[in-house]
Amino acid sequence: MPLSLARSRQLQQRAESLLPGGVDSPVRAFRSVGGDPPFIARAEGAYLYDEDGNRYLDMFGSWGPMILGHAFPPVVEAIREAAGHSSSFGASTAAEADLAALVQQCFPSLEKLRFVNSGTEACMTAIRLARGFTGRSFVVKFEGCYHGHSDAMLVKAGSGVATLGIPGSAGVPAETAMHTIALPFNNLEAVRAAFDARPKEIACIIVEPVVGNAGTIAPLPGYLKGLRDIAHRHGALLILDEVMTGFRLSLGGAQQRYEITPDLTTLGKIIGGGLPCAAFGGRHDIMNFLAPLGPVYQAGTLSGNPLAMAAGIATLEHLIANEQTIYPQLEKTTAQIASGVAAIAREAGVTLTTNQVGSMFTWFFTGSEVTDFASAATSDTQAFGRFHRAMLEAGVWLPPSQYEAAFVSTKHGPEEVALILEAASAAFRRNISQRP
Ligand code: KE4
Repeated sequence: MPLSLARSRQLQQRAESLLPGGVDSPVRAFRSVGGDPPFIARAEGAYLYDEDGNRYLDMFGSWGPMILGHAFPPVVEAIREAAGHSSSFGASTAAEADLAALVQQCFPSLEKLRFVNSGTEACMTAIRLARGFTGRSFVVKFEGCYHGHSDAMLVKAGSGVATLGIPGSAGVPAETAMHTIALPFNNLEAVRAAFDARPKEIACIIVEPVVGNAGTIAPLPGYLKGLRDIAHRHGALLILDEVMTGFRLSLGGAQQRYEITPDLTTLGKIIGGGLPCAAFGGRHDIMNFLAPLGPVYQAGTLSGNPLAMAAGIATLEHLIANEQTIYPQLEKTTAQIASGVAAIAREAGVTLTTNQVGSMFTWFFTGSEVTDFASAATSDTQAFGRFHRAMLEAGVWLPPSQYEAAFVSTKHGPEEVALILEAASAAFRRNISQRP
């Protein structure tokens, strides 16, 4: 039944008078699923509580960071302890190397790394580093992959396969976009053609090794290794954007799961336990090109912030200590949810394509296999929107877009699985139909 959202609506009106769309990030406005977004008052474990007293099972986990659930006591305690000694110094602290050492333990390919405040910063800087190290200007990215909102990454594919990118947002100059080549994911031939068209001009390939920003899309067998081989054959670097997959798909992210060693990696989300923290790192010969050692500039007032370091240390220490139980359990619970709902949909005559990797997954409202953005785009986003609203009213908060991944935390157990399956049964009984 419809949610009572009186207080949230009041807060939305006030927010809209101060913040564009009432939000600090567009996807939170629920524009692609419709309806008013509830305003969160607090969260604990696997659950969110809104300002009207409604409870929701959290299936987007702040877009990935909350793998241990909300208000995880060791993280809360670590932040409290750090906050008592001031919230920022702008000077070196032991905690930065403490967290860096834990990151390196999980990601041995990060011979050196640097902390920044967002995945956008990490990706933007990794690209600048690749350009500075190689002396080249062009960058290859893939349609449906998101690497933050720096100008070079807000680019969409031009007309032909190897043609230059065109701005994907107002405010991005064509001269900037033209140096980004946007190609279809899971298509090595397109990458070979791009490099053949511009030999010795492409600095790097940046890719989400498992795409989360078109919904969940896994790499085809051999794809990631193929990207690395093509890049290295042409003297370019491979950057794995593991902002979402890092510490999510396994302790060592996608590069551990698929046994692929990139030249640079970007990390975010889980690394800071929910506080603003991200990182980039890789081969020390490349990282030593960074100021103050080398000619590539990057800086940040709050980089390595003591509270974010404390939250990240508490998070990674717990994941490392419990790796053997956490990741198999996350995978099992996610499969029960993803496949269980797909089976319920099938019984209701609704065909879903379910893509799951580790504890991230997406139900695509299409009958097609989804291996790239074009196939993801065959989904019936209206049907997804109706499903999202029905699930929200049943107390399950899915990511508010067909083109996002859902995430499971260590706090999702048998009760949460049962709740989701019951909500989905009710939702499909309400005839969430697909495009005729
Ligand atoms: P942030 O600047 O939002 O911290 O990170 C950018 C980023 C980079 N790389 C990947 C693979 C990412 O998924 C992201 C951010 N993810 C989105 C959700 N898919 C953040 C949510 C939002 O934009 O509000």
